[in-house]
Amino acid sequence: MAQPRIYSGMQPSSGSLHLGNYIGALQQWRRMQDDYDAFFSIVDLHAITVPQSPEVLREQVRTLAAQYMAGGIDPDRSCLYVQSHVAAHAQLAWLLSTITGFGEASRMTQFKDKTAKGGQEAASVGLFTYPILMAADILLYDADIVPVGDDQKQHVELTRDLAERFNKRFGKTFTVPKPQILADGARIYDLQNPQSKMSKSADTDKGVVWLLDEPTKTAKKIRSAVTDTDGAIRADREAKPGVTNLLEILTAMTGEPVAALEARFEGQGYGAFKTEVADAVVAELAPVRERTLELLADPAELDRLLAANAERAAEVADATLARAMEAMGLR
Ligand code: ATP
Ligand code: LTN
Repeated sequence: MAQPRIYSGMQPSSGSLHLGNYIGALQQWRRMQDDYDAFFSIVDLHAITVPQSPEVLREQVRTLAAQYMAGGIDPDRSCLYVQSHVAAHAQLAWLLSTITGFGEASRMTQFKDKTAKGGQEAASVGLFTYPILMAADILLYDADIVPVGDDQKQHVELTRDLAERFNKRFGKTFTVPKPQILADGARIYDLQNPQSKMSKSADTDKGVVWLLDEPTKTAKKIRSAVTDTDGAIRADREAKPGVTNLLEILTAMTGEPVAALEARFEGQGYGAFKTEVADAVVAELAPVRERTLELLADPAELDRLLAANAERAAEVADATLARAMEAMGLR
């Protein structure tokens, strides 16, 4: 029997992934590629919904591809490609935009969050229709499952609604996908401000662990993480967000459950605990960083791999687009 299909993507909107992206996305993807037929994209069309410098964007696409591979995505097994290399994404997004309600799109919380600072006047229409392009990504590949962090769940719900609506109106065309969210460590928080999620777009990066940071810098950021004065190493998201975040990070790195960590660290101070977290993160990330740098040293080979995978992706995507156009009376 054919394996179920998964689809996910990340934006090439920074020079490096951070620990939240690694735990909330990349680690999960790597584990899933054995059991699923996997498509992983670099969503550059999503990245340009906010201003990007063309030269920087081009570099960041390669850097992200290298990080996917260094993090364990095998480009021979999983289809790792760049969204803009496959024209069908933008085409299906247009078709889907015509069946999306304006009010429905207005309820997407990511748009509200991203425009909270600069205001809606400064935002592009592309930022507003971002979730429709994401729906096109997923539906083009008939994905069964979409592994994402919980911040993306609402977009996958919209994708399901659009697929069901399209199928009802125009006949069965799309597979209705399900989101898959990691329970523990689904959200990693900023080390300096453990109330907010670790993010590329934080005001300062003191609390953000970048995959491509030097190991000494990573260790220092973790040892300087904000905790509390209560002194106990136990998980409590409300009362002890800093310690809870570090516990979840350690669990994600070593697989040791939070309850076991709480028992093992009973009576110990934060110093020893933070050192262990720092060592575990460095042990995991240092080889990923090294491998990324090696891959980036041969950009022609990276480009070749991405081009070959875009061809594989386009075969699937073009067939789905043709089906959707046909169903809508466009061909
Ligand atoms: P920004 O914070 O600027 O919106 P981002 O850091 O969330 O960007 P994305 O490219 O939007 O990065 O996200 C890539 C993937 O990483 C998504 O699946 C998202 O859910 C996941 N992710 C992002 N931040 C975290 C986090 N702090 N903890 C867990 N997963 C995360
Ligand atoms: N919006 C997502 C990135 C993304 C995605 C997708 C994830 C674009 N298309 C399709 C899963 C499936 C984000 O910002 N993390």
